[in-house]
Amino acid sequence: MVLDDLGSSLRDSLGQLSGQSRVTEEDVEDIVKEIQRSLLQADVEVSLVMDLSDSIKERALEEESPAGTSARDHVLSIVYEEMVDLVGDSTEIPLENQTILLAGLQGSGKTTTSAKMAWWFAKKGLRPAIVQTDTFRPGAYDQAKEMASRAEVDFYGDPDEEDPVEIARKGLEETDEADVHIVDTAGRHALEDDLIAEIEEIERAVEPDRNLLVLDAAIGQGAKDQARQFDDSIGIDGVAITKLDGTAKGGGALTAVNETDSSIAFLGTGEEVRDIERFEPSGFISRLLGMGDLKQLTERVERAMEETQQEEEDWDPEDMLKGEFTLKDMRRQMQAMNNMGPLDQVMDMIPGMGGGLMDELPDDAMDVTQDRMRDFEVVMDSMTELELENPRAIGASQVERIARGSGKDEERVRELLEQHKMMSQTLKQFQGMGQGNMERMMKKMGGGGGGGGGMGGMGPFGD
Ligand SMILES: Nc1nc2c(ncn2[C@@H]2O[C@H](COP(=O)(O)OP(=O)(O)O)[C@@H](O)[C@H]2O)c(=O)[nH]1
Ligand SMILES: [Mg+2]
Repeated sequence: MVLDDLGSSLRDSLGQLSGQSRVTEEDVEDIVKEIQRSLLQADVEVSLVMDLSDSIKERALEEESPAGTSARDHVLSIVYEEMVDLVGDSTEIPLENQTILLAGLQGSGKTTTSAKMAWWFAKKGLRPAIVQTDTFRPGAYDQAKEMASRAEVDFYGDPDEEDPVEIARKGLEETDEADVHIVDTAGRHALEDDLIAEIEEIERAVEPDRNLLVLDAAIGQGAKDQARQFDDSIGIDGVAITKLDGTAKGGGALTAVNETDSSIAFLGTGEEVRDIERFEPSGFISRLLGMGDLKQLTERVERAMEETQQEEEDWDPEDMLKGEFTLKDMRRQMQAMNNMGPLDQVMDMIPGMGGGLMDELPDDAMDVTQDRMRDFEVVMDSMTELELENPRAIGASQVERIARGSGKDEERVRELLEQHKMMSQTLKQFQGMGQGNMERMMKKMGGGGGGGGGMGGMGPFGD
């Protein structure tokens, strides 16, 4: 994740302010140093870092903290506001007819992102189509087609046509029933003149409403030149940062945003079509400061719940937050997770779960891989209603019977029970936050962009 360790290091420095009503110049220096270190490590450009730290320093020392606000909350809110300012608003993506052109180097994630975006638009009720114009990379057509089918969206490409401009033109015609056209382009290993010429021609042919630059989170300072060149040739309206699920820091993308005077549109967090998030500055910064992103979480949860509920009409997701967590809940949870993305990412968005707390959980608490999930489902099919509702009552003889019935190892059955226990413990911590608490925080976080006023007493920074 971008600036992953900023949250924890900031927490440490801010912790030192605990109980103080005023900040000293020394305190501010310490905090700013932490921020600089994290940003530079994340490959954010030096001049950007300096600008940011100057404004934080100035404001922290000059502005009076509002009555009743601790020095810590005051500084935190300034850091938060300045960081939100640095990343800027997210690129406007209206939910209407439009054509979006994706540009970027080979391997940056364009094809994957085009399918993800199409999936995202489809979830919003629009009809998207992907037009695949990469004639450069062998296999590009098959890959794009396969991803489009996974996203269940319209697709046009032509493996026999050599002219990408021709494909683009024809693609728009052939998919004219779609509302949103996403035009995927070829890349090269490095920026070359013919790539630029090609994308300019495609641009002229499709007349996109917006051009998005797709950047791998791992890109460092190289982001600047790349962004500059694409911006000079076709104009960049927004950036999609991919592979944020990896170890990459993503700071280069912030540099690109700054260089092109654009903004971040989408974040890619995995290889599947569902692994996409709309960039949301306030939530993004809250999350990286370790405060969790309630807005994103609610959106994801709602989306997943909607889909799961189509499968199981009678299920009330709130039950999970209240009562006993049974194997039936776990099965529904696994289905919901399928629709929502990995549980650890979801957990990261819960205030108090992000940052430190997640590290304290056993690693494999969240590790329910697709294969295991499928096995678990089969195993659960061999359980009685009673066993599903009372997993604790399952003894050795039942394990043996269930294993026989499901054709899985006894080991697998025990793994499932173990997994259930861990998830149930995890959820207990979640429950501990209390419903009212959650709702209050959601209100504070909602509405986006609204400065630090709503942050007192939240998450790990709370008093
Ligand atoms: N882990 C991860 N992998 C990604 C993500 N986006 C793309 N990839 C992978 O990166 C590789 C290149 O992606 P692709 O879409 O083909 O890039 P393109 O050459 O720009 O079209 C593929 O193996 C993708 O599966 C992401 O958000 N997370
Ligand atoms: Mg591609």
